[in-house]
Parts: sequence; structure tokens; C-alpha cells
Amino acid sequence: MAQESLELLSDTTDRGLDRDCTTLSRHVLQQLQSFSPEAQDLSALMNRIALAGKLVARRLSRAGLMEGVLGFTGEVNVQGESVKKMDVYANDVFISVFKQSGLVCRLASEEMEEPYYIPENCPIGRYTLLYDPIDGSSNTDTNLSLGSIFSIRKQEGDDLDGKATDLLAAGRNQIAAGYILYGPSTMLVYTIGRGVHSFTLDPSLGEFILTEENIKIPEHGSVYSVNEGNFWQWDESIREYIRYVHRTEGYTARYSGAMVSDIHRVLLQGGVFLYPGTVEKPEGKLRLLYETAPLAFVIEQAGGRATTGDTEILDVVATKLHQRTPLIIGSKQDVAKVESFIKKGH
Ligand code: AHM
Ligand code: MG
Repeated sequence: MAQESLELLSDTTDRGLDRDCTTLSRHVLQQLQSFSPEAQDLSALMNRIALAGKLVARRLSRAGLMEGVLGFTGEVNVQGESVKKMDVYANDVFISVFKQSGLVCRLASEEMEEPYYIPENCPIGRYTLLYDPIDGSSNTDTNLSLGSIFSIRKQEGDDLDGKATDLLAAGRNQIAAGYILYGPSTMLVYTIGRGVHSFTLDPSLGEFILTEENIKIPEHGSVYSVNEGNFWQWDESIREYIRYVHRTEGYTARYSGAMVSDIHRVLLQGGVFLYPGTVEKPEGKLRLLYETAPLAFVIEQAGGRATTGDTEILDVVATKLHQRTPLIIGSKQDVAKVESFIKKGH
């Protein structure tokens, strides 16, 4: 073999090996360029989230073959939605995984009315995990894409009354956020405020391996992603925007029923995802603390934007744990286009 091809071969092998060795926990430490206690905490927290993701992915991959995995439990959650067995399983997975971490004293999720305390962790556990264990629940029984969304905040104050009111703060207080996407492969995308990075689960290693660093969302994309079944319930300004994309060449609709996968597409290829308010639900469907704020943190870090149509999502201060917000998120130009219709309408 010619010297040149040999060098090329060893170069690509090295790069491949280098990449194979960039696990999530190592990446977090690299990002922070430190082995300080804070950096170690964040690395351990991300490692735990990855473990939860692996457990959920493992169950989903065999869901159709096992008893008691798919379908509803018969319960209705705090949001008034029917609970699926996978929602309960995934919710419990995060609790179990963080019980053992020592770092997290409180967890708050879509599936629990009140925050869940882990008293044995509270003397040292200065972090709170906010999460949506299964995003896109309606896709569960049809073997379609699903997600988990997470956000980590530092506990402010002593929370003596046990009401976790310090969580009612703007999304800019998040110290880490991201999502796990259960698709043909399982991916984890995260930010700690230093760009956005994606990892793919290598099932043969059981590790999330770095896929792409410093992802940048395109300034504009052709995709608009929204449930048009709600058309007649939206404000006229949103209807006008949709009429605009219908009559303008170069737009294409994509909507999967799981916003983690829709927003992942927008992150990589550009475009906009919307879940506006409706007449029945003026605040929309999505929850601020564990759905829209973490995704807004990711998209902002990738160079995009997320707004309610009125206020940047990361500036919205929650007034209650399960607060909802409308969401317009994605490429800067596409979010601005939607906003221009909202402004015209007022
Ligand atoms: P969920 O967390 O209960 O699954 O709800 C969130 C999901 C989003 O992933 C998705 O975009 C939206 O709800 C779909 O709702 P709809 O069926 O109203 O379009
Ligand atoms: Mg959800």
C-alpha cells in the first residue's frame, strides 16, 4: 500500500477511535475544562440521565414482545391526560436512577402533581431534575418516535416549606438541559450553556458516543411543524401564517406527534415548530419547566430562537410548576416570520 493511503487509513482509524472514546461524561468534563467538584457533579448527573435513557430505550425496543408494557394504566395525570404504562415506567426509572446519585434532592415531572423529594439526598443534593419522562406518549403503542426531556437546576435556598417555590424562575436559570430521542437509534442531545452536542447510543458498547459537536441550526429551513387539526381553534394571526406557507413555494409540513423528534429535525435541518394556544387552551398544551424551557435552552444554544409569540421562552417566569406556554421554536428567520404575523394581528 502506498505511504499516502497508509497514512490516510491510520488517520481515519484514529479519528474513529477518538470518537468512540468520547463518552458523554468525558465530554462534559472536557467542556468545562476542569475536574472541579461542580464539573464532576454535572458529569455524574449527565451520566445518570444517560442511564435512564438506556433503561427506557431497552424497554421500548422490546415493548411489543412483553406483557404489560403498552397501553393505558386507567389513571389520569395532573394534566388531565390518560396515563400510559410507559409514562409510569419512565417516570420511575428517572426516580430510581437519581435516588442512587446522591446529587439530586428533588425531581419534578409531567407525571407527578408535586415535586418528589429524596430526603436522604437532600443534605448534599443541591440539584433538581425537571423532566418529561415520555414525550409524544400517543406514539407509544404504534412503535413511533418518542423522547424524554430533561432540565437541571441548582436548588436556590433551603426549601424549608418543601414547596420548591425556587423552581418558579426563568429558564435562564437552567444549568443543563436536553433530550433523549428514541428513534431508529437512541440519541442524546444536551447543552450546559456551551453549545449543543449530540450522542448516539452504541448498543454494542452500551455507551452514548459523541456524534456531533457544536451543532448550529440553519438560519432558515423549509419545514413547518404544527398540528393543523387545530387550525380553527387558533388565533387569526397563526391561521394567516399557515395560509402564507400554503401559498408560498418552498415550505413542507412535518409533524410526528412527538416534539422531541420534530424539534430534532428542525435543529439539524432548520425550520420552525409551533404549538400555539387554542381557544380551549390559550396557553397551548406544552409545559414550561420540563418541556418548552429545556428545548428553548438547546435551540438558543444552537443559534435559534424560542418564543411564546410575545416573550422569549427562557425569560418566562413560571407562576406554577405545571404552567403551560405557547411555543414557536426553531430557525431565527422562521421564528421571526411567525412573529411578524402575530405583530400584524395586534
Ligand atoms: P406528551 O408529553 O403528553 O406526549 O405531550 C407532548 C406532545 C408533543 O410531543 C407533541 O408535539 C404534542 O404533544 C402533540 O400533541 P397534539 O396531539 O395535540 O398535536
Ligand atoms: Mg410531554
